[in-house]
Amino acid sequence: MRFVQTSDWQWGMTRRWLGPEDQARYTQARNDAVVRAGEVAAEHDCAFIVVAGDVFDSNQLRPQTVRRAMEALRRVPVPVYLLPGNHDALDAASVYDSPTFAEAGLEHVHVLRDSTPVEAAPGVELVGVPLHSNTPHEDVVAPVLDALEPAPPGVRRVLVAHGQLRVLDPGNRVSALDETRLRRALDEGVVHWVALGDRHSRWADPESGRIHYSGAVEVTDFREELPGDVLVVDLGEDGQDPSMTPVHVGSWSFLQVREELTGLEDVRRLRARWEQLVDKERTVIRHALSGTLTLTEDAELQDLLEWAQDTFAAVTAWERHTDVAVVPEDAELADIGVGGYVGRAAEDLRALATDGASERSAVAADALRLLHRYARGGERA
Ligand SMILES: [Mn+2]
Repeated sequence: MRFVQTSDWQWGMTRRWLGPEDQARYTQARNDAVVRAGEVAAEHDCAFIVVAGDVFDSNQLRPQTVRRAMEALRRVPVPVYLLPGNHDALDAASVYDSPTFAEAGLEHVHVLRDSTPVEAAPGVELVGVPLHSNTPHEDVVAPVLDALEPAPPGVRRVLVAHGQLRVLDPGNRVSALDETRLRRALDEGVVHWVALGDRHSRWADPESGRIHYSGAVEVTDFREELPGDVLVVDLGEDGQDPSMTPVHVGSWSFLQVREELTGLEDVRRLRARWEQLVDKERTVIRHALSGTLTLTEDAELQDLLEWAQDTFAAVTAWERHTDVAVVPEDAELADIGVGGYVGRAAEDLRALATDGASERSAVAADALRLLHRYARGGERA
């Protein structure tokens, strides 16, 4: 018996570095990823799809966002079980109780509103742990497991929950889920598989092999590992161990680039690497560039960044880790100045630009860049 495990669809999510057109394509991409998840379910003969929370990015979404999401769900050919997570908690304002959600009338879509075991397929039960608030004050899974009897013979049970495991939560939040309790429930046959959401990176518990985060259906941040996958889970027959296979359904990538630039070679190598990337219009780059460049080298870098801005979905500087110092060579200064007043100004700027890492240096370097650009423009004209 197989099913598709996924989570963190985050419908309605916006990203500040995307312009309006690119944001619209990013929004459409998560609808497409969900349709693709439905195709994966059909291709792998899966009985249903389970979404382990954060189906929606918020309970306050424009009706248009919800309606289009419903149309994507309508195209999924198997039953779908949605778990309310922290972003779409089952509170008084829940999107799952909104008229827009209800009007879609999707009979194959079910919301796991409590922890009563639900028969999702013959011999398969889902036990959901929905969140009723976006900031739970305890491990909400442990008490559910305490109250569960071992599954009846012949029944395979899947726990569906949303939150960080303690082992993955450096902040030690009170809401973190106790992995030892989950492993015990697996050992005792209370549940046979644990499908988790909240973490947008894919992750598998190395100890039990049966506690899994699928990761977000479409990438949402630069730090994520293996986002954009769904898991095809095979629960196996009695006595067999369950297993899973990841299948990629996302179409965007977020790339973080940290690079030290010390000359033209480095800038050109960076350009070559970016030119080789496929799906540029669905790639977001965050760069942290450092190093020292001459005015001419820096001009080539600025050309590259300008090209990249137009070519990729977004290109954004990671300010905290960006530090490119511009140190003009004598010949470059001569080019700018053509002597006289402008030449003396350029000399002064160079002195400022190279006098250390002060804020004045950065401003002086910017001014030098501008002067150099005007001078080059003058040459061309
Ligand atoms: Mn999430």
